[in-house]
Amino acid sequence: MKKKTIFLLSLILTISYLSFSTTQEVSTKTNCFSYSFQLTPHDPIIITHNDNFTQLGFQGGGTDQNPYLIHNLRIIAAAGDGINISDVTDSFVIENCYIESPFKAISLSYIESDSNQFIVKDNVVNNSDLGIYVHQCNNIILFNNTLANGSGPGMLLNSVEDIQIERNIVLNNFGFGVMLVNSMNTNISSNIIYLNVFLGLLLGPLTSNILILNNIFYWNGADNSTNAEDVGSGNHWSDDALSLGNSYSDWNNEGPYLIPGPSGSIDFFPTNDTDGDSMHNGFELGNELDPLEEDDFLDPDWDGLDNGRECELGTDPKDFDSDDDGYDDGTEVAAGSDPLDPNSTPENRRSRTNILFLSILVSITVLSLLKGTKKRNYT
Ligand SMILES: [Ca+2]
Ligand SMILES: [Ca+2]
Ligand SMILES: [Ca+2]
Ligand SMILES: [Ca+2]
Repeated sequence: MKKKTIFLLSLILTISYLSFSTTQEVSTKTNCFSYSFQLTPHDPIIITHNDNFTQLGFQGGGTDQNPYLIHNLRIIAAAGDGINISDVTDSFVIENCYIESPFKAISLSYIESDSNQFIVKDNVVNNSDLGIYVHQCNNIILFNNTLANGSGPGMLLNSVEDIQIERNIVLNNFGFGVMLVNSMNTNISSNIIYLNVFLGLLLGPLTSNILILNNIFYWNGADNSTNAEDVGSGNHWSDDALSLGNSYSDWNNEGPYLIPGPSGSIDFFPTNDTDGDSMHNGFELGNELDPLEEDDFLDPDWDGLDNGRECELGTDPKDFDSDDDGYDDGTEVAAGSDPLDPNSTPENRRSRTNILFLSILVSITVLSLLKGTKKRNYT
């Protein structure tokens, strides 16, 4: 019996030695973006009157159905603003532009109309002091712009009303991500605001009736957790009827999220998986996936593991061979080796399996021999 116990113990020890752990973390990376549209180089644009659109050669009629169109331009301003529009009432659209400016990339001021709309969409602002500045305006839509790598705030709105701020990416600015002061009746929805140095979203003094829904506030502030602050009154950070709130990297994953600041606002429906695709926002942002679209079923690195499975395993969904050992993640998982350990490969997994089988075989043989010896001793 004693020899049998020693054999079993050695077998357990052998199996433990041959097993491996799968707890390695994937490092966080900063998103980058690409510019795929064709752009025409253009000087900075200053418009201070409705007539200037036509005078500067921009197509359109100034109505909502046929707005003046500033699009597909590449503006690198050596001084002053990239695009500065003020004191107009005719409809216009700024879209698909790439802008850099040492001051404000896009500045809109004193643009007010009860009927016309002013749209800024699909632009990329990079390396500017202030991404988008809006002052004393209404009826403006800021949609799907990327505001990145600024030396100041991504977006600053002062004395505005009826503004839609939707689907923008505000990233890595050396200031606030988005800041509003003295503003009301504005919707901020489905924006991704992350890695900004001061604060993600600041609702400053005299803000009221701002609705903030379905946004992602991650890793803002020097401590990576200064995501939001509300010093206004009557702003709404969640919707009871829709059971919808926002996402904050410093939420503790249970209960409501208390918005910092004297307003005492509460988000009753915070989440860490905004698009509900089972991959948490931190993993999606850290791996350049889309935290606003279900993309768990995609396999962008062609390693045979979809993004959802890579999230479960902690492997890199944009790298087919996460541990750089020459075997892609899918092959490693299928073979039972560790896709996060370069010392664990399908090849040495096979040789370990062979050793395991061999040791079991030897042990069984030794046991049988011992049993035979015992029997002979009794006879
Ligand atoms: Ca997603
Ligand atoms: Ca994959
Ligand atoms: Ca992978
Ligand atoms: Ca590998």
